[in-house]
Amino acid sequence: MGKTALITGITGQDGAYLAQFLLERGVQVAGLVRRSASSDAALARLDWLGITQDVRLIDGDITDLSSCIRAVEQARPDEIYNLAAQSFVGASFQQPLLTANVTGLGCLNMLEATRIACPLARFYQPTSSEMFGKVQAPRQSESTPFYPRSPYGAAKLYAHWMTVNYRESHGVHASSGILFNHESPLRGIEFVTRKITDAVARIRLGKARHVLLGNLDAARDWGHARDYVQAMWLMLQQHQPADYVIATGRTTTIRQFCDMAFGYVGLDWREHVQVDAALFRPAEVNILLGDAALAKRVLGWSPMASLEQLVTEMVDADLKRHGGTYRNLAPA
Ligand code: NDP
Ligand code: GDR
Repeated sequence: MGKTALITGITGQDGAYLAQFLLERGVQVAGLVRRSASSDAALARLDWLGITQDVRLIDGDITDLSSCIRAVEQARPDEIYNLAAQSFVGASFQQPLLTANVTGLGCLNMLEATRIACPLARFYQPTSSEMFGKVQAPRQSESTPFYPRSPYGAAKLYAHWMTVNYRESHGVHASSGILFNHESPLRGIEFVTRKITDAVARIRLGKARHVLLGNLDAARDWGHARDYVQAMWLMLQQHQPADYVIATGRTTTIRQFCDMAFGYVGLDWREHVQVDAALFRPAEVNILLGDAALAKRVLGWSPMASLEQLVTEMVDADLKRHGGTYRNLAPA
């Protein structure tokens, strides 16, 4: 009998790539999907990867414990990936209670559902470099103290410690992946990388002239989501559960990302980017730079895609979405 995995958040960026990764390895995939009046649109990422028909979708919401228990009972999974979250840091300042409920307590609901309905299942909880916030060390590893700077970061910190607690108190094979930013053509349009690559495509194709951004000086350690879902899976293949930082070890400012993305299609970002003070956050995470040495040593994990490859893949995908390709165009 092959393995079965349950993914909450299967309609999101990571959920879609993880489902594809697991299907390619012969794992049966079930996904928790919340009800929506636009449920066809919610499946867009699975459609993009051509795997919608290959996964079993189970209705439910991670803020609802009975949904979580029912999903675990129905799927009888060997592995549970709890990817569902209100994942946008910016929105967490406007919706702190909702973020606490979904991103923090949602993790507890899934841990309880696991403990009650399927205690031998292995459990992966994505936490976040946002927990480092106001960074306490120049490179952040598993031993760096946390200092979250947003309601999202604080909710993830709660999820992190509950994951550790269920491992230590209830013997659940539960691991927390402290993942740094990871992007792809399937990234939500509200996140800065995708906002930029979408704007680059529209501007290059003559459909827009400018894009409004916030803090250009913030720096992030950006990897490719396809590499990061492999790290999630590797954590659950280990005999012992543990917590791992997953990062590339390279940090880049938003300004530099703009330079790379606009430069790829022959444009000067300074002519098209306008700064809007309304897009600054009440408290900013200025710089993140991860140290994934433990993941390399224990999991044998290293990122494959470079930032340059990521940027070109994202811009190419957005050009395609907007009905053009760069190579077909005359130089700007
Ligand atoms: P996305 O925002 O793309 O996906 C979030 C998913 O959660 C969607 O499928 C969404 O469903 C689902 N969801 C939201 N609320 C609920 C709910 N109440 N019940 C059930 N499902 C819900 O996130 P990513 O794929 O980028 O990230 C995956 C996880 O990893 C998240 O937990 C995120 O916080 C975390 N993370 C992400 C990083 C990154 O750089 N991408 C870095 C570190 C951590 P719907 O489609 O209906 O909205
Ligand atoms: P982040 O990603 O907050 O790191 O969280 P995001 O892309 O939203 O912001 C990165 C940095 O860019 C600055 N910025 C802008 N951000 C957005 N979204 N829009 C803008 O116009 C803009 N201009 C500048 C931000 O201020 C910030 O400094 C992501 C999410 O995936 C989380 O779920 C995850 O946990 C962390 O990455 C690791």
